[in-house]
Amino acid sequence: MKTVFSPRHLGHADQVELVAGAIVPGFELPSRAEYVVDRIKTVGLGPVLPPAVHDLSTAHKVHRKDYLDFLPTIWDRWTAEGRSGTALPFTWPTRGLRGDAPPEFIDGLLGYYSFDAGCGVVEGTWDAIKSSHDVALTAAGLVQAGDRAAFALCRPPGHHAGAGFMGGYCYINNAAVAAQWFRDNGARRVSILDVDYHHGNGTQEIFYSRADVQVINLHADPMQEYPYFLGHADERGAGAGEGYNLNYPMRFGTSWETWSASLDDACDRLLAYQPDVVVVSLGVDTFEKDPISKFKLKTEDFPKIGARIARLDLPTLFVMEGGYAVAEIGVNAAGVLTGFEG
Ligand code: SP5
Ligand code: ZN
Repeated sequence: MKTVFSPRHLGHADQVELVAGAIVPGFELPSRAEYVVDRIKTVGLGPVLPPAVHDLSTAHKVHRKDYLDFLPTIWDRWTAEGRSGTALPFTWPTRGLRGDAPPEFIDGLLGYYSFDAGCGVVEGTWDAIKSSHDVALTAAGLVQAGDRAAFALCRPPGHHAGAGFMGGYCYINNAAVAAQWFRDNGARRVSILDVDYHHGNGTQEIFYSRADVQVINLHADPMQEYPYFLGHADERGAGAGEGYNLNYPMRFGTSWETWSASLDDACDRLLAYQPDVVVVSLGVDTFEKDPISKFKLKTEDFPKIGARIARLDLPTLFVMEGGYAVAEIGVNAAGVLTGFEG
């Protein structure tokens, strides 16, 4: 399997985030992607290719224009106020407080276009976001051209980004853009299978009313875990999308036995949809030693995830999402991919 990867992710570095009452160094570290690409090379998964530059025309079909126009301007707006460090929001639109008009000032705009203080922006952030988007579309092109599978080693990740908002370390929803690109290039139906520990709230929001992209999420119960507010089992899609959104919330402490039963059920539902291609939002933060997560998957479980997905026997694009036990994420992400290859 080929991997697509760009060193331009390295410019998104030293950002801080707000967690548990403190401003802390971002968990979403540059070393994450470097560990994964190093492990891909160590195990000999296949060639590692650079992305081709793509325009944002497909991204414009899943994101709002005003949001995509805002993202590249954040750092300049921030520094224009004499600031340095990390651009972060601190105030948000709230139920009962209107919230439909984008403010003029950067602090208002950051809140308007986000749902948390997890998406810090530094000087190199936009370039990294764009390279991550290009990685996803380049890898999608490999699958479209006939490769059985490809790995988009995206950083920053994407699945928390919605049509008009960032959050959870995600800015452009790489998996959603790839799914849209498959639709625009001959796929009648696309399934997104999101195995990241956290609910892919952005992906769900983007496709919630659509029948042409099935969205399946396996994740920590939003009653207990971030991103809260979305990801309950009764969210099944709306309008034309009714029945095409599936959530498998699981409680803190979930281990392979329970998690894999959800995956088996999800795979049955995926096959029943008869997609032409599968996009896997590949987070490995389900790992027992992940520093921000509370599931109990072991390193030996990750190849089994890949093997189960391979049994779908469908063209498959893996898109990197979360995973924070830095040294182990390379082994676990590569484990899924080598397990897929059999
Ligand atoms: C892509 C992805 O996996 N995003 C996850 C964003 C999670 N942000 C919230 C982190 C909350 C961590 N709380 C526990 C801190 C333990 N020290
Ligand atoms: Zn996650």
